[in-house]
Amino acid sequence: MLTFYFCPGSSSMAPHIALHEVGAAFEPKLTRLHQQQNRNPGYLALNPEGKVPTLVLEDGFPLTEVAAILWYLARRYPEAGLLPAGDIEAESKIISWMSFIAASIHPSRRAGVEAWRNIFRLTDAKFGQREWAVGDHYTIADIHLFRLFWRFVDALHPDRPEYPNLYGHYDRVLQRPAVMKTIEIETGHGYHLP
Ligand SMILES: N[C@@H](CCC(=O)N[C@@H](CS)C(=O)NCC(=O)O)C(=O)O
Repeated sequence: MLTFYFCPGSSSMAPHIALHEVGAAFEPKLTRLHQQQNRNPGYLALNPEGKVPTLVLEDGFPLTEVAAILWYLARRYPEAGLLPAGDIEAESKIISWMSFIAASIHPSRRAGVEAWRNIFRLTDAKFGQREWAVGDHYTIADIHLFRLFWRFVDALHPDRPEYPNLYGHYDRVLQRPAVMKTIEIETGHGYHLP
């Protein structure tokens, strides 16, 4: 069975949503960052960087990085339709979005509130008025984007007119049963976010 190390509201929220989307059986391992449970020797042996998420695969390999875990789940459970397999253009666009999210959106928070606001302004324009990040369907790129914007909304409560496209996307993703279930579970554990 898959084993999933996560902390509510953190980066691990995206693969947590995906695990529910695909209906995979997994053992959840709550790893409380505020209690430094990501720094104990057992966890560091799995993920030497001491970050969540980690998904331990059935062969024992500890898969790290949100984008890789999302990709694994989408490919492993193709019937969930989270990745348009076989469509090179669509797959490349998904990698493009996820690279941008991991490399530009995620680190911007550490650069301060104004940098954080600016990257979401740019992302809102880049996203435009489409329904989903790539093509006509909800994919792993939408899950990845949603979790970062969810965190931004939770922390700063930005005005809706400032980020109209991202708020529209946020509202659509929030309606998904797997997203509601993940939020319910994570809320039950409690958020201890900096
Ligand atoms: N590049 C990683 C980033 C993961 C990450 O930054 N996780 C944060 C929580 S959002 C973490 O575990 N921080 C704990 C620490 O650095 O001590 C990914 O995409 O999975």
